[in-house]
Amino acid sequence: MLPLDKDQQTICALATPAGAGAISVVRISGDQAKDIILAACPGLKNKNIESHKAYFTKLKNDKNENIDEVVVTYFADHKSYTGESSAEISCHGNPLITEKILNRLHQLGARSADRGEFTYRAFMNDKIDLVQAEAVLSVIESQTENALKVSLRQLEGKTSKEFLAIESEMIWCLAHIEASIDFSTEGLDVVDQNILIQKLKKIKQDLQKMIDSHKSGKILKDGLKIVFTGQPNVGKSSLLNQIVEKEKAIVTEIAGTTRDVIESATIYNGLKIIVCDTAGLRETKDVVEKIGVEKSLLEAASADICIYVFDASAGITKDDEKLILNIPNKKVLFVANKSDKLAPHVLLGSRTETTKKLQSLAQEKPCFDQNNLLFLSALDQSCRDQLLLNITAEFKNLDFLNESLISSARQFEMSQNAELAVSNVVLELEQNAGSEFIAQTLKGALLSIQKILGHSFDDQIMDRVFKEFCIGK
Ligand SMILES: Nc1nc2c(ncn2[C@@H]2O[C@H](COP(=O)(O)OP(=O)(O)OP(=O)(O)O)[C@@H](O)[C@H]2O)c(=O)[nH]1
Ligand SMILES: [Mg+2]
Repeated sequence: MLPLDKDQQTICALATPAGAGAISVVRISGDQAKDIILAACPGLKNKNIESHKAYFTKLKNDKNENIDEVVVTYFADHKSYTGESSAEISCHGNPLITEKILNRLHQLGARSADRGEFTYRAFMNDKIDLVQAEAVLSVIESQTENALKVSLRQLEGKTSKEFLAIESEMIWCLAHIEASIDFSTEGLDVVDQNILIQKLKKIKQDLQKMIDSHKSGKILKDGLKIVFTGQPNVGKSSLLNQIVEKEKAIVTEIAGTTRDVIESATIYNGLKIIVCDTAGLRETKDVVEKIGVEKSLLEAASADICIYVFDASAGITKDDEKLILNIPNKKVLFVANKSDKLAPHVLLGSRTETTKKLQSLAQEKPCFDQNNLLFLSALDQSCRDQLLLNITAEFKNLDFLNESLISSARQFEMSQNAELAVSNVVLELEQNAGSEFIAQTLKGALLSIQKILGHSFDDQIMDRVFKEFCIGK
């Protein structure tokens, strides 16, 4: 007999985390799943096992010795996660037991599953599309309530539905453009060019909405990264400690205390916030501190928001000005820390003066917004709320339950490709380019959407989607 194609082999894997626990679950899927289960669990042999039913039985080795008492839940083909005949074996959560069970399944003909292979098979058997396959991973990895809500929405197919609607509109446009190439195409009238342009502009708009949603989607999935920077001793580490609500970084009155990048995370209003504290920026001969300063600049460059901290009692000094103009980020929040040192009647004047300085700096770097200025005191616990409220303000009105956000970089890139191609189609129509030429451009856009959904795929796409999965999913 010829060996089976890899995709036709029966696969098995541990589906729960490795290690000890109350129970562990081993999964098996493929044509031979039922036969293998019956061979491993002789007690089930004379039972007519039914789909979606759980059976308490003994799983035995080839010498008919017990490996463990287990519960086998069987799923018939077409009615399972993978679409294939499959089963979940719940056993006692001991790694020795799960290893023995897997060995027994291997002995009976199942092989170890690759990363994400159960989900891959669900995709190949049309149980889910690629957007949903990516959502499976997001659901497992979601670290906040909001991220979970969005991932579940994607898994239910709500995001796919929006891409499907775009695909269907594109196909309609393509059919009508092609009809004007071949007038003999049955049943299709040549549609007015303006109607086509309107439809394509709407498609472009819908795609733009998906593209725009990626920023929030990504932040929801990976967290919002903020980095504290500024001169030594201004209170960066004290602010980090307040935000993460623990003494994560060393605080002393000695300038140059922090040398390495210190990273920690917190959750605020359903958003994960990754906070980094860095070495104070100054000219230094100290070798270690020098490296810290270089790291500090690199870290700031990779942040979503850079928080520039300075001493409120000193205001923005000449040294600060130089450093501020070197900030690589588009989004900067200025924090005048230690404002407890200012008497209330001085505070107002200090704010006006600082705002003026930022206004003049904004002339050199237009991305600075003088309104992004907070007077805080790291000695006061309320600085956490004030800072985080400001940082997360733009996400406050996001309706995580109802909006379709795309969190996958792959979907984002493909949507951008599609949007660009649709823009070109509109231009070509307006310039009365040849229909064959226009159809070709539109086919490019359509292909991008089909790649998002997995209606068209190749090894590279499969690799990108499934490489991050764990084994057993
Ligand atoms: N009065 C007052 N003191 C503060 C405040 N924030 C920090 N300090 C003090 O300022 C000193 C320096 O604080 P750090 O948090 O270590 O400052 P840093 O910016 O991390 O310093 P480097 O790591 O050296 O760059 C410590 O003695 C803090 O207690 C504040 O808001 N008000
Ligand atoms: Mg520090």
